[in-house]
Amino acid sequence: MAWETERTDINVYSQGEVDKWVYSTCNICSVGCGCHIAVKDHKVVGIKGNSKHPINRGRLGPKGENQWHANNSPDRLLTPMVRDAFGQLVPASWDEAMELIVKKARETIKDKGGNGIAIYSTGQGFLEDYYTIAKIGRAGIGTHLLDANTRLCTATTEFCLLQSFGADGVPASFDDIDEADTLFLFGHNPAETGTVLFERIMERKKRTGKPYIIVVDPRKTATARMADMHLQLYPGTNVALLNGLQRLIIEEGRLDEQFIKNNTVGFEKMAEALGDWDVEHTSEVTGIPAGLIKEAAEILGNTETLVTTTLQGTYQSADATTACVAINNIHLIRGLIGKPGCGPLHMAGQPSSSANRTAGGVGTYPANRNPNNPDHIREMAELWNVEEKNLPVGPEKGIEEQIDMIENGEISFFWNIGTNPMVSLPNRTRARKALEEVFVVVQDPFLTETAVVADVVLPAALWGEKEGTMENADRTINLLRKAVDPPKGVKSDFEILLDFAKRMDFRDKDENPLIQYSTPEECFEEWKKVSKGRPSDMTGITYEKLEKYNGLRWPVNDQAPEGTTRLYSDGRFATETNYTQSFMKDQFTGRPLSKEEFEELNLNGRAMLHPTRYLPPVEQPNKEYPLWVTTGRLVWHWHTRTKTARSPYLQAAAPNGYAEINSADALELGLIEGEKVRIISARGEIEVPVRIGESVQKGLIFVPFHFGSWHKKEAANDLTADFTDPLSKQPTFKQSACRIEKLRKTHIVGEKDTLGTIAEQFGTSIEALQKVNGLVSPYDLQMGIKLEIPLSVTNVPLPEYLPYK
Ligand SMILES: Nc1nc2c(c(=O)[nH]1)N[C@H]1C(S)=C(S)[C@@H](COP(=O)(O)OP(=O)(O)OC[C@H]3O[C@@H](n4cnc5c(=O)[nH]c(N)nc54)[C@H](O)[C@@H]3O)O[C@H]1N2
Ligand SMILES: Nc1nc2c(c(=O)[nH]1)N[C@H]1C(S)=C(S)[C@@H](COP(=O)(O)OP(=O)(O)OC[C@H]3O[C@@H](n4cnc5c(=O)[nH]c(N)nc54)[C@H](O)[C@@H]3O)O[C@H]1N2
Ligand code: SF4
Ligand SMILES: [Mo]
Repeated sequence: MAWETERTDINVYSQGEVDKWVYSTCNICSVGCGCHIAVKDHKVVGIKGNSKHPINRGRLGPKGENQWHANNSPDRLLTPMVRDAFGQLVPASWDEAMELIVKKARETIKDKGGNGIAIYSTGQGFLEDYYTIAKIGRAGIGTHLLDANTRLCTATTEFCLLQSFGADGVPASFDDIDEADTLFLFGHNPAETGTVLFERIMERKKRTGKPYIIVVDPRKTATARMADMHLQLYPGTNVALLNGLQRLIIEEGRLDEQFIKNNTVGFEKMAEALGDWDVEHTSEVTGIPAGLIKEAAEILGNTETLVTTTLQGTYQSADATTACVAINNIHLIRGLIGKPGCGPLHMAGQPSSSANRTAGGVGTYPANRNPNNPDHIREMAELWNVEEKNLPVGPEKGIEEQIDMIENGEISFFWNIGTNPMVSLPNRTRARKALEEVFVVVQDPFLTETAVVADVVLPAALWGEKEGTMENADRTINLLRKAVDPPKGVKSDFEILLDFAKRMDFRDKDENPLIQYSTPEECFEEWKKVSKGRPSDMTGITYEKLEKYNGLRWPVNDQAPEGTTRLYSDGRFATETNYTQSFMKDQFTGRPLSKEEFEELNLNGRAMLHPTRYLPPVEQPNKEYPLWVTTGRLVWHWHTRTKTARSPYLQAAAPNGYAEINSADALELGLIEGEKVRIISARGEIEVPVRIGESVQKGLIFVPFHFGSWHKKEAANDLTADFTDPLSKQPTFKQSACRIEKLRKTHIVGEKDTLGTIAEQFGTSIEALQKVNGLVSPYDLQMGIKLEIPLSVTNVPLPEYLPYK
């Protein structure tokens, strides 16, 4: 069923008359909502949803509608800065800053070769930026150390797709969710993290009762509360649950024998490996009642259409890629892929993290090329007109490996673009120590927490001030037009990269400049040639067409001029030796397979069913640290809050860090609502107020990771462990161990410790208590037990005592 209702009356946030509305796309999350930017007197003054855009039909969520406040923030960086002899960051001209960068880059290349330089970019830039990073990085600098915050975010999407299907690119799309009978949300909380997509789902559900929603999450999230079934497993037991489900489905479900036989390889071995996972064992390991597991298997084993989404509860877990591969297995053995309403939809998080994977700015080679296939590298060399031998194909290194390399003195130049790693990396204190030792460039519109390690800061233009394209979570390429010029003194990432290439004098084989395009659109035209014939073929796209169609899903070419709703509808997968993006990795160890090993699998267009082994998280609660701590998101904030904390409404809704704890644990520890506690892990400690309730299970606490100021002790990543998944190299932010220490000296213990009685004891009011602890009402109003889908905060009155009025 199509998502039909258009809304033109909502989400218009601009006061008074405007000069123009400019075509764009929301630059917050991976849903990719179409929007128009309001411009008055050459300034961004508001936003409205694009009612014609098939993804959002005019809707915007709380962050989308408030993102423009950051553009006008008085603390925008307006000039480059360099660190002086006294260790202070001081203003500098663009020439001074860029010449220093070029000098350091040249020195590093001379000393260590190209691999002395790492570029660590983002999932929030444009495809044109990523393609340029790929080209400058590989063919200019000669480094294979290209990575991005996408490693923390969607690396697992890529690797599980390579393992099962041979190429990146999610098989299903949002349109399939509209048609699915069953929706399996695995470690994904879209009510808070993809609000417009969630509204789209719930609107259909309200009208038709479909889809049946199963949520897998150790917390009773806003999404779980709206679901038909909640599988509240113990942290880190995703693969255990999926093994139990796979086994039950094989035993009792309706397998698609024809599909298994003709379109897949590996069924016997995969099924054999599930031997131990009977329902009792699964129940014991996961903590989910056996009856509920059976019921879930029954539904998954019999539904005629199924979409499964995965996100950080799966990716940032101990065995991320294995869990996602198990989900691919379920879709394959039931033949629920490549058909309307069917397929795995491994999500992305950031608005264009997928584009970085596609364009090759992040370890991958452009357009899903296989770095271990010499033909693919030769093709790249021809397309770029450079010597094949000069293109580095070394093993891709994730950011955590790069931190190791920095500690070992292998990297001495670290270029940080559009990400704030000093808040977002696990075990951030260790990362800070490493980065303090090398030359760091930070390219950002604001002076962030990462500036503490910067040697040069470059002021970057924001959304609305530049043109380009993004790729959302379902392969949709969206266009963003430039609405206004950046503030004086500020340049776009694209301009900065081109300036660097020019100053470095990068040349091709014929001594012509390596980069010959000068606008994002010209860059996109070159990129199209690179994408030709590959899975992410975009030869049929133009900027004009993107605006006309409101986004197009790749591949878009002569065969599919209006894009491709779902992949693999012919049952052929990307596993031909000369076409595949990867020769795959060993599913247990992550060791890359050789071409010969890959060919022995004899896939030739068939998908791979891998055995999925459960391994518990490396770090688990123990005597010293008896509680699990998990970290994640709140609906009101975007990551490290550089944008959302600059919106008065969002900041008012969630001004401070805190920890959620189960009421039974709170009772045991003698904690009262809102009291500040110390939370300690093997990495560090924080001091935050607690919120007591039933949304987390006993034995687990939840800390939002948005709050990371160096001056306040509330950063989740002072606690997190920096272990990674062996295949995707994504860190396990979701499972660490901790303990809680009380800071309060007086004790009031007992069931009567409700907010009311505490207020009474302290001779104050509930409101005053909330005020003190920053537990502000809009969240409670809208995300409380009587949950409605989170709509807009902009119309919620600001609390009286906040300074924003
Ligand atoms: N409001 C808001 N929205 C966002 C973002 C944001 O910062 N703020 N960021 C965007 C980005 S980049 C991303 S990547 C996405 C992330 O979107 P989500 O993945 O939906 O969000 P998270 O809160 O990181 O984690 C999802 C859930 O994983 C659960 N979880 C923890 N451990 C486990 C486990 O062992 N198993 C399972 N099954 N679940 C577990 C957590 O309880 C949590 O509810 O959100 C995007 N959207
Ligand atoms: N504990 C814990 N840690 C996590 C996670 C978790 O769930 N738990 N989630 C992880 C995930 S999934 C993600 S995606 C990361 C996100 O982590 P980060 O990427 O570090 O977070 P952001 O705040 O999005 O950082 C983006 C930066 O880019 C800047 N910026 C905005 N627009 C532009 C632009 O146009 N150009 C440039 N050059 N800069 C711009 C912003 O000001 C900001 O400083 O965090 C990861 N870290
Ligand atoms: S759902 Fe995501 S893309 Fe859509 S408005 Fe919200 S933040 Fe923007
Ligand atoms: Mo992310």
